[in-house]
Amino acid sequence: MKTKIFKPSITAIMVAGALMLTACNNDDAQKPTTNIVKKITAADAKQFLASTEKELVALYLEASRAEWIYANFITEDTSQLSAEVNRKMTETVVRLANEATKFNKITLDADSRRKLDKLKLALTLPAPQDAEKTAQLSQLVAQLGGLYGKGKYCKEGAECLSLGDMTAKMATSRDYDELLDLWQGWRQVSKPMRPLYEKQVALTNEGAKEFGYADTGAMWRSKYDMPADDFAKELDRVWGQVKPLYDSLHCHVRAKLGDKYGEEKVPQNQAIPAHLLGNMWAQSWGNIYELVAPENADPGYDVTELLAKHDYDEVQMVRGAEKFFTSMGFDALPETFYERSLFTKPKDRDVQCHASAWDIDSKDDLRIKMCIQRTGEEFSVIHHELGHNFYQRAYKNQPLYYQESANDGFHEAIGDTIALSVTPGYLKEIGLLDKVPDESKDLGLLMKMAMDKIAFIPFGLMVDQWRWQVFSGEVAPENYNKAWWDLREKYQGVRAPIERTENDFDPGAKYHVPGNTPYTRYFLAHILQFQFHKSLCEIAGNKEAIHRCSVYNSKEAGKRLNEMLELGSSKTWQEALAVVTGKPQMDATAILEYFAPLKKYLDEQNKGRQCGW
Ligand code: X8Z
Ligand code: ZN
Repeated sequence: MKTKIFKPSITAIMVAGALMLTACNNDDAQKPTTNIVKKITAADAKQFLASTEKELVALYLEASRAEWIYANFITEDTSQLSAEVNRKMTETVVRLANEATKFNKITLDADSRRKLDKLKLALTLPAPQDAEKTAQLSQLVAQLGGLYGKGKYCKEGAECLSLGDMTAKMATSRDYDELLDLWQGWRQVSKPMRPLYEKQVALTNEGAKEFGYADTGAMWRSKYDMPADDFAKELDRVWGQVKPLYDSLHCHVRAKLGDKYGEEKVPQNQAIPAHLLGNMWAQSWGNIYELVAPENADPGYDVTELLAKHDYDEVQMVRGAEKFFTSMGFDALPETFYERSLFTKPKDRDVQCHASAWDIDSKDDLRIKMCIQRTGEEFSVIHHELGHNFYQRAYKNQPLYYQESANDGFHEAIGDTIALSVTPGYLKEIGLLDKVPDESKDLGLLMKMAMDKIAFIPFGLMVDQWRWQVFSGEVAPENYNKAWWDLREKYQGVRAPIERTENDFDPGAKYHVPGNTPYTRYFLAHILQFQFHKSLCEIAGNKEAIHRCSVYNSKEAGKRLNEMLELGSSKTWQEALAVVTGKPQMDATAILEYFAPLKKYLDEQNKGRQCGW
């Protein structure tokens, strides 16, 4: 998502400072920058927070507008305007966060302390206290974003392909060589990013060190209401819960790809070639569902086809997703949402097509920006984006410091939670599907869902494992690409289909790397959304299997969800989680329960196969 500074978001604005919370105080590391003459009191801290909030609110509004325009019209001029506002924001937050260190040693009420902590952690890319370096960093941020947004694959004698064109082809093509061509073609775009990225890492690390963190990755891990090292361990624990299910899915999918493309091309004891999974990054695999569909259990419908059959255009897709939220008792989106959002790819200019949700003014000026394709996959992404917008509106009355989700994974999880309720029963209710397939087809539905969601989980983890290693220096610039593929293999069991070298910069071909959006949030979201779904289904009084449950029309579920959303980040994420689920712990057992019938099927299918890579 994309928002102003105190909210998690994906672009430079957020880069300037997604304000998030930590319980971790690096008090000693921060040097007061002012000469203390009179004794500083708790009242001074309150006063400081109030005036800081005012200053930032004004700046955020200016930054949001500039960033919106840059993302919607990528030109040299808008890039400069974006860099300038990013510079101003970064400089301001660094100055204020440093000023705030004068309150490190005094006793404060919990609320003021929490706000000060959030201020300290607000920047995604902290800059050193040096005007020249801050300006350089902001230029790099704008340049990297622009390179991605303008990226195209141009082959001699053919029309250039946009990422959207390539995404559509990779979803449907089953031609090994064509897929390979697209896969390598898009990765030409990121080669020139490498030197910029390297410089950016050095500059922001310098800023993180001045803030008292070992490096920028350590700062990112400090935003989760627990010690940074504990958070990293928590990720490993939860991944350990899901890994057996992922391994079973991987084994089955590799076997089916072996049947399709031949075992010379898909050797059955190695990682899967990354271009065969229906997605440019092999991050979710739902587009090749038909290659793995269980016999006799295919539900016999496909949302892309249903949308086409009912002639849904992009706006109707958005209105349909909005209706889900209003059915739960949320207010409709303002008309300005429809007037100001971008729903289709303009033909005549470069835009940042990667979907994002915006909250321009912390009030009602909500928007999305998305080059919508008329597919079931994109219908889910629309729900995802609207989840951001409904969250943003729910916490708009919080102080600026808390106008953010409980942690960034929560922001990413809300729309996905709702999309889990897009079941056959729901599709029938809204008139898209004529007949709900009987339970014998559930296995097919679960397989499709697992191809989207379970396949994603190790990808959601590895992106920041790479960045953390890069920020910490464990991976040096001369090993950027190798380290990326080592992690792709380790976590996902996928591999580059052709030789890669350090002339390539494959991480840069994924939006969030040049866009500087932390990625662990999506890992968290994939775990949390199943926890939320399960609890909301219970609240809604669902009696069916959890994968058949839809909370459509449930005002009770909507009310409870809203209670969590409107907290913003005023409470710890553990407390917010307990509002919906009753428990303060992240836990993957809801996923395992959801997919239990599929796991059984996969393990039967995998008998006699050699799994692993
Ligand atoms: O970037 C997104 C959203 C915007 S916050 C469309 N997602 C990740 C991705 O596309 O890589 C959603 C799932 C993962
Ligand atoms: Zn998102």
